[in-house]
Amino acid sequence: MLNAMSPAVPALHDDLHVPAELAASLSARQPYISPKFLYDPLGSKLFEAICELPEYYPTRTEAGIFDLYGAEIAHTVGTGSTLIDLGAGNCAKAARLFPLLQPRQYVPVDISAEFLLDAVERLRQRFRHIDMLPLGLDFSGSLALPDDVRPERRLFFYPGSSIGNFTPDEARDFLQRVHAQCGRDGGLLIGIDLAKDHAVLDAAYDDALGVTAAFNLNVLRHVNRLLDADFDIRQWRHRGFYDPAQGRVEMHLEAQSAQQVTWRGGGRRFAAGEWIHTENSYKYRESGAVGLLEEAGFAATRVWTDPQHWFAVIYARALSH
Ligand code: AVJ
Repeated sequence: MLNAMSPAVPALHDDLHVPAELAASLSARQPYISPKFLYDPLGSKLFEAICELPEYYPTRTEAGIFDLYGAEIAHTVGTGSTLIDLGAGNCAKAARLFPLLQPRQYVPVDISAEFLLDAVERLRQRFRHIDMLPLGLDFSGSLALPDDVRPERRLFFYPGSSIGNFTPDEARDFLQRVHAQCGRDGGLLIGIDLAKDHAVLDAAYDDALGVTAAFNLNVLRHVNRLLDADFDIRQWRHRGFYDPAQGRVEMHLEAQSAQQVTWRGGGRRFAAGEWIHTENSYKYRESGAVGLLEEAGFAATRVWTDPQHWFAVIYARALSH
């Protein structure tokens, strides 16, 4: 589902499709909510707070890799690109790379349109010479970009291991769609979280302060607004843990009591202890990540990691030469 819109004025969720999609997933025998609904304006702020937590290593570790290897990465990917930032959020990661990458055009894309526009407004003051084209759209289904996105030298930027929200099969399909948008001279700079000790992962997704719990529970507030639903947030509890067999972190919301929940056009009963699945966050081996990129049509990958080998930043070219 893509929210096509006039490029300068990003829209919010497509009201025609979102309720049906959400109601169907909540009515499923194993109920789930797509993780994209975690990002309403408060959800985006809570995710920013997660990135500050001592337990949440990915943001810090990825930033460390860019600090250490930024010049080398910039030399590899080149300057003057059309920098397309997928899931840009507050745009902080790309902004830190602007001095090194010197993009010709910056195209931040995020489902949280309001949050994105605020961030871009501030960024325009700081980098007046960079042409910025913010797009408030959901790129998880289709990746159709408007015509005013420059076709030359496209550098897709997909940091933070957001790719982990897809299953490996979905990730391959998604990367194929990115590849199709790269043209002959494009490429992808992606951050991918690596498999590691489960205690580190459990703490990262169930932090002591409860910020991740708030982030997860907030999805119910968002659903209440989108669907006119009546989830009582106090009746739900956050669960976040690593499942080594599946190679992924899972987030769920667990019902603390039996309850009836209603929404526009429907509703259901939840038993005490029943779970709503809200997110997967797949963790890869370095070889698996490179393999996935190659299966999607990318080649000539270069990999940078931190000393602990917790996170990988990978550059992949659209065409092999
Ligand atoms: C934004 C999808 C990369 O999976 O680590 C953080 C989201 N969920 N804490 C991740 C998230 C819980 C994050 N991504």
